[in-house]
Formats: sequence, C-alpha cells, structure tokens
Amino acid sequence: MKKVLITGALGQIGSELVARLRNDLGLNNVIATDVRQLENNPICEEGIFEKLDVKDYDKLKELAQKYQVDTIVHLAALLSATAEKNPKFAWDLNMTGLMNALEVAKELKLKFFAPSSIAAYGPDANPDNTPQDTVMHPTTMYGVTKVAGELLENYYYLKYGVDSRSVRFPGLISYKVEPGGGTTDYAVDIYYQAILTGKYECYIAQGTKMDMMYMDDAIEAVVKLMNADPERLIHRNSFNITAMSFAPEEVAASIKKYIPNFEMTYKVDPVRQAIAESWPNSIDDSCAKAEWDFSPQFDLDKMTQEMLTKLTKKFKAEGKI
Ligand code: AKB
Repeated sequence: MKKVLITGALGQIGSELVARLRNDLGLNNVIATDVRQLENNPICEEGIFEKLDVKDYDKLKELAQKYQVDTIVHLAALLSATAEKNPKFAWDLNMTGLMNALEVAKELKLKFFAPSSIAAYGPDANPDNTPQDTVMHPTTMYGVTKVAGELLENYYYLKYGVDSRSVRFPGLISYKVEPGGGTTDYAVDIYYQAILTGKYECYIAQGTKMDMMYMDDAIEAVVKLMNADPERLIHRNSFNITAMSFAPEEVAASIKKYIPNFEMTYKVDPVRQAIAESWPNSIDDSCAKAEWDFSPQFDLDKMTQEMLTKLTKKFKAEGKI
C-alpha cells in the first residue's frame, strides 16, 4: 500500500485514516474523495482531495488512473440506523459503490479494503463470543449489505485475484469527527454530553451489550491488515475485530470515575434498540489475532480518559466550555 484512493474520506473513519496515511505515505500519496466538499476542512485542504460520488464508476476509475494509485480503501456507505430509514437507497449506495470500487480494483489490479461490521450477524448467531465463521442472517438492510459485501469481496478475490481484505468493525469511538446514523453512536455522544451538560439521555436500553473500539485501534487495524503477509491470511473478507464489549451503564460508570456528578437516563428508541438486540453481545476476534497480529491497546477506562481529555481540549479551543 503505497498510493491510496480513499472514498468517504470526510466520514468518521475516513477523516482519521486520511490523516494517518498522509503522515505515513506522504501528502501526494493519499487521494481523499467524498461526495461532499467542505470549506476550511483539513481533509479537503491539506492534501489531495477530489469530489466523488461512488455510484459514478467512470469518475472513480478516472481518478484511480489519474493518480496511479495501487490501493482503494472504500469507506463510503450508509450506517445502520439511516439505512433502516431508507433501505432501498442504502442498498443502492452500499452495493453499487462497492461493486464499482471492486470493478476498478479488478481492472487496474489494485489492492482493496472495505469494512464490514458486527451488523453482518443476525439474531440467530450465538450472541456471546460469536465465532468468526458461523450463520450470518442479519435482519437489517445495513447488515444485508455487509454480508453481501463480504461475499462480493471474496468473489473478486477468488475469481479475479483482487487482493481484497476487510474487518468487521464494532462501534467506533472517536473525538475528531462524529459518526452519523449508526446504532452505536450513543457511545460517542455520551462523552460529548458528559462534558457539555453533565448528563445524557440514552436511546439504547440498560443491559444491551455491543462490541466497541477506540478509533486509534481501528486505524491501526486497517494499516496492519493491509500490510499483512498474504501467506498468513486464511480469512480475508471479513475478520472479526473488537477491543471491548459494554452496555450503556458500564460506559456511564467509567465516565463517573472522572466526572462524579455525571447522570444518565434512558429514553429507548425502539428502532435502534431492535437493531442492537439483533447484533452480538461480543465477538470472537481470535482469527485476526492469529493471522495478522491484531492487538488493540485501548480498554474502556483508557478510552474514557483519552476521550474526556481530548474532547475537553477541543471544546475549550472552540469556546464551547
Ligand atoms: C453502526 O452502528 O451502524 C456502525 C456499525 C457497528 O457498523 N457503527
């Protein structure tokens, strides 16, 4: 991975991956793309940025050729809660975008990464320590696109030799760019509200466990997997990875260690609660550990300290506190 085109570069993962790869590979070796272009945004202004709708195959191919990239990292997609509001659009965007990106990778002989998610599992999978290889019958449109996407990426690997690799991300927690439209978003928002207001109304019910990960570990995982020795990879699309599994009251308790007066109440959103209940409580990531040495560094308390410190600094700089 020496010269990379990234789709969905202004999203929660994209903005941090672009920054990391610009640093690792050099400013001219990262082509950030997104359907939106923002003013005064470092992703758009501090390196190469191109506007791109991933449904436009010709433009995607043209950009990959123009910059002579060797890798596509395809991140543009709708998340679970938004996808449930508009399932047809979610299918169109998530699947057409992925198919276009895979076709370009095949045509130009590029390496390929696109994330899957814990959402690829459905309610009939064993919810605790869910195995890497087991039944996958998701009941959300987002999950359907993730399973179909994993199969498609494997198809391009087996049929055309595209060096495609993927991870099933859990909920990702970060302080730079907020996620949009996911079920796990509460685990980011809770830190924002803890600092800004000292309280949080949670839309996920007490006792609902989901896998989570701090963004630094997620970015490191992408880089590590893309640089992994292909000889060691028994799996490809897609590896379970996780760093922690918690329910809302556990993250609240972790925040209370640093903000003792923090208070959490619940107003459960039935749509996002049903999605959360259809996903595993915790997944087994032993294959990622064995095949490419995945090793997350952040547990819940370490992440809480980091989130509270970094967000406090950010809000002070923005004059919000
Ligand atoms: C979501 O909640 O939709 C995402 C995911 C787990 O893929 N964060």
